[in-house]
Amino acid sequence: MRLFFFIGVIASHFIINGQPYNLPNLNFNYEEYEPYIDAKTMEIHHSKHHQAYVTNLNKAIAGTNLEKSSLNDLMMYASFRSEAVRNNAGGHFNHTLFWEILTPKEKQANPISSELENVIKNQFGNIDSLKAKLNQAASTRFGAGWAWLVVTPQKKLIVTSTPNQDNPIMDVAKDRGIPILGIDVWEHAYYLKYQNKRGDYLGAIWNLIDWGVVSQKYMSAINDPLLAQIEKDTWPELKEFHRVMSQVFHPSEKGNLDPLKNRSGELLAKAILLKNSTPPLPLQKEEISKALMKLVKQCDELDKLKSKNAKTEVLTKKIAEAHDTFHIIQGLCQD
Ligand code: MN3
Repeated sequence: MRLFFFIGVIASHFIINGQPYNLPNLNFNYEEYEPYIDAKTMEIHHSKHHQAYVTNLNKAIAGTNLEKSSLNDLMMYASFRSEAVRNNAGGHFNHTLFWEILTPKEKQANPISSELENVIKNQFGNIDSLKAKLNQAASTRFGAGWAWLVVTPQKKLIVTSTPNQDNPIMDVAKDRGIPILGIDVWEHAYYLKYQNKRGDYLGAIWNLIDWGVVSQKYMSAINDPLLAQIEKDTWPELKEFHRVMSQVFHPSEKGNLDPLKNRSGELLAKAILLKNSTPPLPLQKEEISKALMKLVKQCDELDKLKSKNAKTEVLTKKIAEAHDTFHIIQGLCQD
């Protein structure tokens, strides 16, 4: 009995102190990426920079509800996350993808698939013009960031770039979808060998990009349910309403009605903008538009109650109703 208790304590200790994210191993030794990327850069980039994103991500989510979230969920709702979660979840995902698509030429097992090659030809003319577009996106990214080849929810390919450690899965990105090829244009990716010559690094990197791996990523991306999730999530007016709603509702739960009293007009305005906006195609449903009418009505009542100096209990009850309606809408969005 005692032994089982002991084992139980040890097991729960490991779960509590478990580190959900780990640094993935590289597929090759640091020096195998030479001469295109020098061994020292690979070593520092992988064992120091990427490790720091992993360590800081684990630290940022430790003891919070986010420990139960998937990495995709951390990124999808980046606009609602702390800077630490956004930067380090992105840093971990982006570098993991980057290592996967880099292979020394003589070790590249498969050429580009005919599926991916055809899509590239249809959309970009040929692979060289796609490379030129990616290099253009990478060289014009001001400061630190990434250039991406992305599969959109409409299953098209696009080239885009993001700052810092953002990526196209995140709701903060202008162009969204699943990235299948990413080029790190942080100075830490090239400075030791190339110094300020980002263009030379961008010329060399293509010797390491493994189109066989990118092709596999293309196939899994077009079949990934995440694409549909991203499509439904592309409704900025809903995000905007959510932001104001959480900033007034959560303090009201704790008895602080000041944000609600100061911003009931703004909340109503956001509700009206939301009702008048065009939802993403899969969300153009009768139930959702009905729920939006109800939301506007409740926000309007709330604003009027505030103007009449209604009692705390009355205001608390009304904001809770509007908050429930909002969550019903969010629920309908996931169906
Ligand atoms: Mn990097």
